[in-house]
Amino acid sequence: MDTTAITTLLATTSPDIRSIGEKVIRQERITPAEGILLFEKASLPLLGALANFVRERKHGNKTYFNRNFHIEPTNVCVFTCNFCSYSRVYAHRDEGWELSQQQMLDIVKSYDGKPVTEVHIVGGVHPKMNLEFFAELLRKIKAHRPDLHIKGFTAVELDYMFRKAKLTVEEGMKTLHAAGLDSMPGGGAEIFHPEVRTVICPDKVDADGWLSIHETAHREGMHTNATMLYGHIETYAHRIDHMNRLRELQDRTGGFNTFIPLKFRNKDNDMSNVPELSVVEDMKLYAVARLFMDNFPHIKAYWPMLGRKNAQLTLSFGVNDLDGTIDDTTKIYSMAGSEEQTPSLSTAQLVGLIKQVGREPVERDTLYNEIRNFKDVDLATMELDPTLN
Ligand code: V47
Ligand code: SF4
Repeated sequence: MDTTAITTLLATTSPDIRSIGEKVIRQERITPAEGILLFEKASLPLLGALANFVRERKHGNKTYFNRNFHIEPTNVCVFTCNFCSYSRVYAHRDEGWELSQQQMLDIVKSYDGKPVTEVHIVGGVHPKMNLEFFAELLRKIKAHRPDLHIKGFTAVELDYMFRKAKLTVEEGMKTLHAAGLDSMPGGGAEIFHPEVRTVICPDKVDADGWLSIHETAHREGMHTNATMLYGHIETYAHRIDHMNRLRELQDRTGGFNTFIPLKFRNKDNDMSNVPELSVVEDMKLYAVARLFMDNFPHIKAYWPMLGRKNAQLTLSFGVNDLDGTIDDTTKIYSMAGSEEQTPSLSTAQLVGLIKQVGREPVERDTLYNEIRNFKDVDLATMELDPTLN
């Protein structure tokens, strides 16, 4: 939809929503109060049209993905987040898993010769897997495969690791960076506002701690992502407060690559009584995120959590990234009830999903350098190419 078509659509809405829409067209920042109003009053078609307009202004038709795999070192965790279906307390660690360095290195080696560009390492906060254990793991991965980008450890894991090692955040970050950590994923952010955080995850790092770890990583020259766990007990105002804190930090550092809204799934956790959101509310959230997070280059839909069809739909609501091929090792969503029980897509399948909704698939590395544009690649040919399966 071009500017004229959006202006025509805006003419049919209330003056307050119209004025926000006009700001978006003029590339002016919307305020937190306006963000809340969009959630409360704007129609889904209008939000979609505006978010898509911004997405296409930033990225055209391009939709990014990468070729990655996950390592989840353990699901044993010292914390007890009420939404988590995945963790096990140390006393019940026999019900969970604890990978040794060798087992994790073997996972890395199983990708030898395969054109993956990133390993994503994230898991529970194990009381015995300390900074030195992970620093050594990073060094071993880098020694074996220097070309692999290591994106690892949420601010929650790092906060615990650094405190236990009696290091400042800066010292801890420098240690892991020197050992081979290239960037950080966005997990552990949940909802920053204490009215929600103290209910859903009372015992882990608070908002200021999370933000200061990311700020330190940015100052150390590393890029990071940011997430928001939505669709449980939070209000629209809590969501906007969360996004606003991220937007303010991004103004200061510019170190965030991607914002990743994560939909709350309610299977087998202490919040199973909270119903999951409708797909309409999901799409509204993605659209408002694209409109509000004006200084975030990318908005990502994590397809293992949303499911493939809904992930395709987000590409019309502001999203320009679908994460990666992932492989079937990630359990955090399958255990929480996602329909993707063994999340894994071949490159050909991911490219097919993106092409099916008329977008241009672009393979990227973690830092969004373009590796290959698949716009003119024929799907039938791809399926015959073993490097794309
Ligand atoms: O922080 C846990 C979420 C996150 C549930 O940076 C749940 O590229 C929904 O951060 N329902 C960890 N969500 C995963 C994560 C991530 C994932 C993909 C890509 C990136 C990236 C980061 O998973 C946690 C929490 O917010 N989570 N339980 C649940 N029941
Ligand atoms: Fe532990 Fe993360 Fe689960 Fe919280 S969400 S209990 S920190 S594994």
